[in-house]
Amino acid sequence: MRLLVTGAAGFIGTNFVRYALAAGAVERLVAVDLLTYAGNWANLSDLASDARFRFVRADVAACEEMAALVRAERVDVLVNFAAESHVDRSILDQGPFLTTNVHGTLSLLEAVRDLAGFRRFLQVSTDEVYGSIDAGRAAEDWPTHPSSPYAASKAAADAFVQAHATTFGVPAVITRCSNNYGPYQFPEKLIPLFVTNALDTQPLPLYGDGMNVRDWIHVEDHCEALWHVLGLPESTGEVWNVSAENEVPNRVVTDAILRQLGKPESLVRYVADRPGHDRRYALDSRRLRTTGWRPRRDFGEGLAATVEWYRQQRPWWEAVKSGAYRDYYDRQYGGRLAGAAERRS
Ligand code: NAD
Ligand code: TDX
Repeated sequence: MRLLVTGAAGFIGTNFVRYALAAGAVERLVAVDLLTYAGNWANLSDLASDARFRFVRADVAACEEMAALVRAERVDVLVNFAAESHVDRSILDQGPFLTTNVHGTLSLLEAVRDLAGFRRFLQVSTDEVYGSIDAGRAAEDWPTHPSSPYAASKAAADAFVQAHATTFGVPAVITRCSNNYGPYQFPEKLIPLFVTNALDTQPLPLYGDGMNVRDWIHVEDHCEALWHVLGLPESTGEVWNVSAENEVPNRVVTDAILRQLGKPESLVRYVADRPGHDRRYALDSRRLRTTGWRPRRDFGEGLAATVEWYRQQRPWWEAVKSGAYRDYYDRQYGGRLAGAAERRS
């Protein structure tokens, strides 16, 4: 396999690159990442000595550069993780979501459209495209109903992938996964944010009533699922849901983190809700399971191991939580935390 992985220096990309190189069958792995605030070269730097590995700092939306790269490297499989991935940031500023998630995906599809020997385009999508699920579990044939600008951009990207498969015969598939947790996640997302804040005895800003439900899966189970989908018989335009079918309210996740770190419940602040906050995500992953994939990590054990990873990797997240992160944090939480403090007094 001559693999190109975009968004390789982010959370899931990092885990996937490590998984793919360890799994074998990879002759070449070209890792592309723009190294935005969420991308971190330190995640991959130890791989530089692997002769199969090459890192290219580039924007996936630069179509000519992507087309030249896939030709020069004779890429036959492309896995697209590159994205602006945080819902709260998409509410503050939608522009980069349109550019990277939509134009970026389109640019990659065009880059491989007439590429000799190209076998598989895997678009890494999300359960958020189905919107909030009142009852039951969303299956692949459910309509998309995005709530946030982030989800809208991912749904639009999925539509372009399907259009390219149908109209131009690009051998593309889409996976839609639920919320991931595990090592290397940027500390803007619920679990790494709350773990690192709790380690510093800082407030944990819980949105709304804390009872929104997310369907959690360990990032290594997601990587195994992606690898499994790459090995499925040739098919074009298909969608595969990936989920551990493990629904947990945010408040329960928060309590587990505090308990493990021996920190007081008083750190929790109920703050103003995220606008358009989806109440519940729940994915039906039976279709993928019938092909032989199964998630293997227990949530309690996986969460405990993740909390421990952050406890031991303080230099990693302290470096990430400086500079521009502080500006983002103040913009996102300053007013909310001040409001919560007023309510408590
Ligand atoms: P992340 O924010 O940690 O990583 C995204 C990476 O993409 C970063 O390294 C960033 O530098 C890079 N990037 C951003 N813009 C780029 C551009 N224009 N060109 C090249 N690289 C660029 O995100 P993540 O959590 O690892 O998510 C990866 C993918 O998986 C995303 O497409 C996301 O929508 C999807 N997904 C994530 C989850 C989750 O729970 N985290 C769940 C389902 C699907
Ligand atoms: O400070 C917070 N307080 C809080 O209560 C944050 C950051 C989050 N939350 C809540 C909002 C959600 O109900 O926790 C839940 C999880 O939030 P996020 O970690 O921001 O994830 P979510 O919005 O569910 O989206 C994630 O899963 C699907 C990823 O960020 C997406 O990239 C992925 O597609």
